Amino acid sequence: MIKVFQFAPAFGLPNASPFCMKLETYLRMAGLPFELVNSGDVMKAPKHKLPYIDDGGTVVADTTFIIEYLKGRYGDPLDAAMTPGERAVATAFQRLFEENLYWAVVHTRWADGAGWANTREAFFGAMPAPLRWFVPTLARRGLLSEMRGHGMGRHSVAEIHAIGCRDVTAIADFLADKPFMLGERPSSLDATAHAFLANLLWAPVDSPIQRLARSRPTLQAYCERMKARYFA
Ligand SMILES: N[C@@H](CCC(=O)N[C@@H](CS)C(=O)NCC(=O)O)C(=O)O
Repeated sequence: MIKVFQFAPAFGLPNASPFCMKLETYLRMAGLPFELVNSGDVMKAPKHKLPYIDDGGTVVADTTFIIEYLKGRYGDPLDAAMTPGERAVATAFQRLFEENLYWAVVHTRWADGAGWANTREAFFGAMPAPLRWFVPTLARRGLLSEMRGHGMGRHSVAEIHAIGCRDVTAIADFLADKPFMLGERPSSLDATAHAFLANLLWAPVDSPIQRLARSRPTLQAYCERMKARYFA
């Protein structure tokens, strides 16, 4: 059985980490049996990030490497028939979600005042004292430093919102009224798209980026469809 080490669910989502939710979505889409372990312990993770998997002793970290491993080990029901052009588009959109939009959304959760209040409560509210007195502040300091290292954290709040809104517009315009990101058939890009869009649309973190996403009905409909099909 594939063991998936991830954060505990929060925000009413399968996971408030879009990367953890991406992997769970992929496993469901590919029809692979798995066991979720809500450890939340990044120090035990090979790259100190979650999720990672242990598949009968084979430990793999990073969702992209995990999915590559799973395709090699169990077959590739979702992406095997993709054309080179589709693979190129999927790679580009994956980068948009994971390397750019992700950091704009992280900013709305961990840096923006109102967003941070909800994030703090959802992620650390159940933590026993005295941990909850200092762990949230340390975690937030770490995230703010990572955001600066990435570069997103060096922009003004208005610039970060503009960057996130441009990504959401590109996603909504590209998806249009197609059933899946690449057209009629689901692909692994939909695991990424569903996880990152659901985390943007449905987390209780108001921002101009979320408001724009909520104003595009095809994005809502897409996430509802994915949820009904894979998380029923
Ligand atoms: N490239 C990694 C990114 C994973 C990642 O950023 N995970 C975040 C949660 S969304 C994490 O574990 N953060 C903990 C930390 O940075 O301390 C993947 O695809 O798995």
